[in-house]
Amino acid sequence: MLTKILDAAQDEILKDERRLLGRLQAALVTFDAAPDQRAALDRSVEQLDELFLLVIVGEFNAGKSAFINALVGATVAQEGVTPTTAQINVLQHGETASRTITDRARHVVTAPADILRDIRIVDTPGTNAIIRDHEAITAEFVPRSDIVLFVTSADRPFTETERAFLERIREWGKKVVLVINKIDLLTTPADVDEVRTFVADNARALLGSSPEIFPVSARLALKAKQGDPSSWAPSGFEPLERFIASTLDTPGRVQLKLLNPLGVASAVTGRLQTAVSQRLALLQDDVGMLDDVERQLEVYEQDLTRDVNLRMTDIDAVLMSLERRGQDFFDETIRIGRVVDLLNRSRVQQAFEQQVVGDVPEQIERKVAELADWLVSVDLRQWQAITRHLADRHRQHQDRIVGGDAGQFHDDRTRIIDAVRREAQRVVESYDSRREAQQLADNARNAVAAAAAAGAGALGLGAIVTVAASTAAADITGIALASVLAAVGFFILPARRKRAKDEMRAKIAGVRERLSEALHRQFSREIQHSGDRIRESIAPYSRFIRAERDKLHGVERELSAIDAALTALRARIEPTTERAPR
Ligand SMILES: Nc1nc2c(ncn2[C@@H]2O[C@H](COP(=O)(O)OP(=O)(O)OP(=O)(O)O)[C@@H](O)[C@H]2O)c(=O)[nH]1
Ligand SMILES: [Mg+2]
Repeated sequence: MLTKILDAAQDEILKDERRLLGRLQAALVTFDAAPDQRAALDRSVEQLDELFLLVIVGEFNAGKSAFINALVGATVAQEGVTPTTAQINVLQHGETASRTITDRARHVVTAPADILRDIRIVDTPGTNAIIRDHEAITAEFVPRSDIVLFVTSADRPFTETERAFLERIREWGKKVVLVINKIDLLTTPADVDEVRTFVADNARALLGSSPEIFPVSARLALKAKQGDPSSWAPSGFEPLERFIASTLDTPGRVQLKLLNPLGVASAVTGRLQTAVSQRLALLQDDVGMLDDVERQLEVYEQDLTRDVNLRMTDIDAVLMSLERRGQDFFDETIRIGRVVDLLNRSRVQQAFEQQVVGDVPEQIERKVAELADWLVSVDLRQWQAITRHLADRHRQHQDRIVGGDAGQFHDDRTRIIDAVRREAQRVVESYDSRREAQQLADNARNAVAAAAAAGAGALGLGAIVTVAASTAAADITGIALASVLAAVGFFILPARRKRAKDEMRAKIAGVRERLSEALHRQFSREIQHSGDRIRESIAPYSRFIRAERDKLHGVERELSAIDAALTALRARIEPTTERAPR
């Protein structure tokens, strides 16, 4: 029986090599490597699969399929008395029997037969069956084959079409072995010799050399392999299988076949490693840019917070002096000599507004408006900076494309940068500073109105504050006076005055606090919001970078593991040979 062509160690190497090349193929897919590199690797993997390709050709009914079944020791190919095999069948090893239709003229058949671990066998339609398929066989399989087995039948050896086909095969300079099948049909050994001589003479005339000739009986060989040892010797398979094994096991042949894809794999790995680090460098720059943006945003937020606090102190000072003037006003007003004036509540309020409030509303309005203007202008500058940054990154990308590393990664990156840039650009172009500032001031006003629980209506920000103060003043003054007149008499006026002043102070201080608190809250919300909006707009970009970086780092790790494994595998294939460093 056909001994295994690969020894156990080579078998193990082959398995490892397949696995390793598969890993590299997967890495290429993950990285989305250039098609030519993928094709080069695929070809070399295919080559490994083609490790020992046996192509069986011959006229229809010669018993090619039967011969393959005998070789394999199981019925893997269909036999029949009429033209049976209608397409090229590539038989290869598989854990289960299966048939995959590659295309109309080619099927891939797997079977769990041991011999198929080392060789693939190509079963072809009869040479006289369909002319077009001859072309396919010669063009596709003969050049890749290690041995061409030419099967002719003992009962009609060497027909015209077989002759014509053999001539074509010769052009490829392939080793052709002649098999005379069905010798069980011949009755005596002398008949076998006669057929053999006839075939040998014809072959010599045709090929100019004497190829090996094996008279066999596929039928008997299969019988033997399926449990009838007495059929083995007359089947003639023993010398044939020995010949196949020794031919394929030519020293160095296995090594060469095993080493070949490793060279391709190393080259591809190296190129891929370079490409990966280039992309990582590009992403590193992206990250640098985003870090810049983030730093800038933080500075911006700090600046704003500081500035808001400063301007708030200003506003505070205005309110404090209002409070002080309020005190003076009470000292001045709640006096015995002014009782008549005090009786007129609206007059008191009017006086309070004139002497105490004065232009405080305008001052407050102005300061808040300034703050809003400033905030808006800084926000716009931020957006402009982002737009510039992104334009830079976009240019970087263009340079890279010119440099040659194209692919999905760059397409995705461009798309995302473009989208983010367009969005930022849109914000900048449609930025209406006046409206934004107005909006900001309105928000502040509403916040203050809510805090002051003033039914603000059409009142301005400053008015809200001062109306609250003057109403309080009028109320207090009125109440103080009423109690003075009604019950106690003039002599306790100073005590009453003090109480009114305290209440007044408390009221104004309350207003001040609420105002200050509301403005603070409102403006820090605006600052937060502005930063958030910018961060949100560039979020797709940073998400992309993070994901790609993770992926590329994965590929990078995988590639160096593959690289190390390739080196180790090479050492196992040629353990004694000195190797020049790559
Ligand atoms: N007596 C005898 N018959 C055989 C032997 N091998 C094959 N046959 C018979 O020959 C016929 C053709 O066998 P196949 O294996 O289908 O021949 P093929 O060359 O594959 O034919 P196509 O696929 O049609 O090109 C079948 O009836 C087989 O049983 C053999 O060694 N001895
Ligand atoms: Mg057949």
